Amino acid sequence: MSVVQANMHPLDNYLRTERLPHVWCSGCGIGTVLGAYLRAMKNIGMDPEKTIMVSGIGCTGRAAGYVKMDSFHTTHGRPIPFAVGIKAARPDLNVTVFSGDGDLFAIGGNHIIHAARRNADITVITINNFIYGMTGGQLAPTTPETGITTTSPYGNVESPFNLAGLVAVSGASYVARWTSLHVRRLEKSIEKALKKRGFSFVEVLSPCPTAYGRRNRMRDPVDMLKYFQEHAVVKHHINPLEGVIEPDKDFIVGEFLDAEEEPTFEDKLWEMTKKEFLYTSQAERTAWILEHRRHLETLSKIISGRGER
Ligand SMILES: Cc1ncc(C[n+]2csc(CCOP(=O)(O)OP(=O)(O)O)c2C)c(N)n1
Ligand code: SF4
Ligand SMILES: [Mg+2]
Repeated sequence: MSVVQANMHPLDNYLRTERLPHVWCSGCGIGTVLGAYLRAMKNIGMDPEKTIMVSGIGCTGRAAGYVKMDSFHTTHGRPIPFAVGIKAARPDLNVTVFSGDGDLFAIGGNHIIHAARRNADITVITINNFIYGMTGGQLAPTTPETGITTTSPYGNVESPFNLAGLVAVSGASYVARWTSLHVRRLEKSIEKALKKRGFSFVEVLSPCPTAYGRRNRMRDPVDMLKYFQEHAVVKHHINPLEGVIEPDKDFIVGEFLDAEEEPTFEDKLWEMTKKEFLYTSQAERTAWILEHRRHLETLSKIISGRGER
């Protein structure tokens, strides 16, 4: 007979439970997406000791503080270059960026299109809650036209970005969009994204009842889930540019792109620099970097007078 430990949650080994309760509002979708991400990791046997989560600033960015792995809560708009740098130096690690739509597509917009263009081997999960949640609900590049925000009190007059479409045409290897209601499909899609070599991107439409929903006739968190249920149409491998989201209209979710494997940014860096490393393997190169990092750390301690001489 199997014994179930009732005082243990299946994801306890992936969470810093001592940090709970979390900061997110009730009805927020971020926790649902984080749960799907951690279950995907667990399902494919991804080792938390070999996985890094990088986030920027925002409600979504707080996720990095709750996961039991090396995680970095970087500056607003900069998680992508931070993650690309980690992966370039340590190609043996799995690197995920988990951050918000404002962080990744407003202030960080250039970084994400260029990381996709370079086919950097990282996985990016974006919570698209149509708003800057953490700072109280300002207009984001994802706010639907006519959407009411604190900085568009009469309604948004701008066309939002189609995030999945933008990343797909920029050169990514894997692109999908789901909502926080499509929990199982989202989980499976994140599994694929994590396994994919090259730039993989999963956009998740997610309710922010506090900063977006209550100003846009979706005061109750369930209202936005109903909107997702009524308007999300599952279609795979579409022309990514068809993925626009317009108020009160149906929108497409699904796997937009699952491209043939191509050399990654890190593969090309390795090809270019391997002569410098005497044609050793990537693993040996990583060992070389770690070894030299230790020397550099010692040197910096000596220079700053903090270390042994
Ligand atoms: C350089 C810089 N600019 C602006 C801010 C203020 N700021 C913090 S979070 C945020 C937006 C958050 O929106 P999003 O990335 O969509 O995350 P959410 O809170 O919606 O999950 C802004 C503008 C900041 N912290 N740093
Ligand atoms: S403000 Fe919005 S995004 Fe932030 S925790 Fe609350 S519901 Fe979630
Ligand atoms: Mg947001």
